[in-house]
Amino acid sequence: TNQFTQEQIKTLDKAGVLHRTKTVDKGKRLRKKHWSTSWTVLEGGVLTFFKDSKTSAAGGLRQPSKLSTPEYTVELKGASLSWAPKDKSSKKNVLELRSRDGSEYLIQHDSEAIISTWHKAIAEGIEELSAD
Ligand code: I3S
Repeated sequence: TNQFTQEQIKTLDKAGVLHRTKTVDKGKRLRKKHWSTSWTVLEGGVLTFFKDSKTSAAGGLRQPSKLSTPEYTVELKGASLSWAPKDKSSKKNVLELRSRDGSEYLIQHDSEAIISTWHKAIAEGIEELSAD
């Protein structure tokens, strides 16, 4: 079958520091962008943005909840990802993630190599979760 096990999904795990901002909350466009630099973890089909970027890479991947408070968690099932159009931000290397519940996030890193690995990991996560 095409069913992915939890172990297979876990191979997509990724964590690092990204710049992000939420632009739409469940269909409602937010008036102002607030970019934050935050520790970000992709695990088990969920992308979690933590409140700050201080959590260490060593502990953060496995036990993030013990070390920092999640600010946003985005279920990748039913989400979509694209490169943000230029009118969404003047920054370079910006991804736009839309969740199934109608929220939108911009995700950015100055390094094209780094943002590309996030693009690939998130896109693969979305693809695998929608295969069921
Ligand atoms: O869509 P906007 O209004 O151009 O987004 C910018 C604002 O969020 C701005 O905050 P202030 O209005 O407090 O200056 C941010 O500093 C900018 O980074 C936002 O624009 P970019 O193009 O960087 O997403």
